[in-house]
Formats: sequence, structure tokens, C-alpha cells
Amino acid sequence: MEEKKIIFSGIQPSGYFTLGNYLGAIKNWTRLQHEHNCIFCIVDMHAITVRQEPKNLRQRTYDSFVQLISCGLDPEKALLFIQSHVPAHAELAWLLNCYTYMGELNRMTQFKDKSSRHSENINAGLYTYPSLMAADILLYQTDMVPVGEDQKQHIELTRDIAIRFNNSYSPTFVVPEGYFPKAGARVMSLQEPDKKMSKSDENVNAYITLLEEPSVIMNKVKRAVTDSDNQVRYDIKNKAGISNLIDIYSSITGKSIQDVEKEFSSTGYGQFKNAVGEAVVEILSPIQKRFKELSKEKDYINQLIKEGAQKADSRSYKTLNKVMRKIGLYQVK
Ligand code: ATP
Ligand code: LTN
Repeated sequence: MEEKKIIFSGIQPSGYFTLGNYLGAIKNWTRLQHEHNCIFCIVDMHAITVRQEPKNLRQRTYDSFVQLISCGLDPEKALLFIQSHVPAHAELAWLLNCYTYMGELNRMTQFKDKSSRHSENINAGLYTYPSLMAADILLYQTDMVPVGEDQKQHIELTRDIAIRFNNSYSPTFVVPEGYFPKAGARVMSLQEPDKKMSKSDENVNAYITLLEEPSVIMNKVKRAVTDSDNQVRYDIKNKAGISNLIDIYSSITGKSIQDVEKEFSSTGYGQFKNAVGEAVVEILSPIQKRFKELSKEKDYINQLIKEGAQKADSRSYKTLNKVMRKIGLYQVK
């Protein structure tokens, strides 16, 4: 049997989870938890690199935890916790900041993109975001990081930091690999299909959240930007909108792109969009049902949140202490 790997991934409570988050990340996580040693984290400290309304952030963090469980993550199988509850993340992030070059951070496309969208608040946290992400991953001696394709660059940087540290001292960190899903790795905005679907998009029609009403989902898919040739054909360059809908449909149903093209070869966009909308409604409906039931169980959820933090705390300190020792920070035994 294949050896169990340590898997780590994170998601920001910067908005309500989208179909992109689900198909690109969470859906994979639910599968991986049965095969590996999985750790999934709600990265609230990453979310504050962009201004958040305190009340909303608090509620969304709780709801994010409930949503992960509603999507099928099992706290008995995977370790689930909230990043700010485990101080080792911020501590290692500081240490790793001292092993990360400004030249490297300057190249990060997520930083460039977010700083142009939030030009009134280009803070140092937004800039050093990747060192905190590297800390998240490296603390747990992670082998594999399942993420959407937008995170490729951050994973590369994490590897570079780990290799640099290992070479400067002695082997300390496992050098992790990114793990990208074959389908759904890059779900695009429904309004600007050359941009990824993002939960913090200002235009609510650009994304579908996991908790959206069926009628709203159907409407958003109907209004998705397409082209005028009315042929369901995959062509990212010239038909980005339709290609995105084909990707979504293919990722949900498990059908290949060719089969989807065949299935809709004689129908127009209207019928195809209907099918896509229905597939989305169907996949989200059990998640929404569980969310409604579970979010009322506040004591139970809070207990799970506490237990997750305790487990993560004791696991993360091992690596943090090792790093401090290697660097030469004075420690009393
Ligand atoms: P924000 O818009 O606030 O930056 P986000 O929607 O991009 O947030 P994150 O919390 O940063 O989401 O990402 C959580 C996970 O979801 C990551 O693994 C990321 O790669 C994946 N992901 C995010 N957006 C998409 C998308 N459009 N398609 C596929 N995967 C995605
Ligand atoms: N940067 C990621 C979220 C994230 C993450 C992580 C993902 C923070 N820490 C550790 C994987 C592993 C994002 O924006 N999607």
C-alpha cells in the first residue's frame, strides 16, 4: 500500500466559499482525507491582509468551519482548525520572512493583483503573505499541498524557502509538492472569464457561493458572459466563457470535455446553461442542507474548533522549536 502522506491546505474566510473553491480545492480534500494524513486550515490571518469588517470576519470564520464539514470533511479523519488559534504560524512566518527575498515577493502575481485592486491599503502583510503561507505548510512537514492553479507560484516559493533553509543549516523541512486537480483547477469568473472566480470579487454575479439559492444559481449561470456563435465548443482563447461552463459541467459530472461537446452539439447556449445550472444546484443541495442543520449546533462546532486548535498546536511546536534551535535563538532546556 502507498505510504500515507502529510497533506496541508488552507482557505481564507475572506468571503463565502465559491464553486471555484469547491471544485478547485475542497472537493479534492474530501477525497484525500480517506487516504492520507490531512490538515486543513481556515487562514484568517491571511484574510486580514485585505480590510475586513470585524463582525463579518468573525461570522464568516465560523461559517467557513461549518461549511468545510458540510462539504464532507470529517474532523475525525482530518485535522481542521483556525490559523490564528495556533501561534506557531505567526512565529514561524516571522522567522521565514528573514529567509525570503524581496525580489522573490516582488514577483508574486497575487500580490501584484491584490495591490492593484486595493491600492489604498498595500500593507506589509499583503506583501509577506507568501512567508506566512510557507510557515503554514512547513510547520507540519507537509508532503503535498492540494490547491487550485492560482497558488502554483506560492508553492514554488515555499519550496525555495525550505530548500534554502535546509541548505543553510541541515535538513529541517520536508520540501512539499503542489497537487493540482485535473478538472476544476481554475474556475473562471462568470462575468470576466479571463479572471479566476474569486469570493472577494465586487461583482456578485461573477461567482456562485456554496450557500446560494437554486433560483439565484440558475440566474447567475444564465447571465454568464459567453459569445455569439451559439456553439458549445471548448476553445479557451476565443470562447473563454463557454469553455469555463464546459469545465464546470465536466468537473461536476465527471464527463470528459469531448463528451460534453457531443452531448450539446445540437443545442444552443440556453439549453446548455440550463444543464450547467441544474448540475450546480444538484451538487450544492446536500451541502446546503447539512450547513443549515449544523450551523445551529454552536456548542458542538465550537468544541470541534477548540479540539482542532489543541491538536494543531502540539504538532506545530515540534518544527518551530527545531527551527529556533538551528537558527541559534537561545533556548533554556
Ligand atoms: P480571495 O478571492 O479572497 O482571494 P479565493 O476565492 O481566491 O479568495 P482562497 O481562500 O484564496 O480563495 O483559496 C482557497 C482554495 O481555493 C485555494 O486552494 C485556491 O487555489 C482555490 N481556488 C480559489 N479560487 C479558485 C478558482 N477560481 N478555481 C479553482 N480553485 C480556486
Ligand atoms: N494562499 C492561499 C491560502 C493559503 C494556503 C495556505 C493554501 C494560505 N495558507 C497553505 C495552501 C497551503 C490562497 O490564497 N488560496
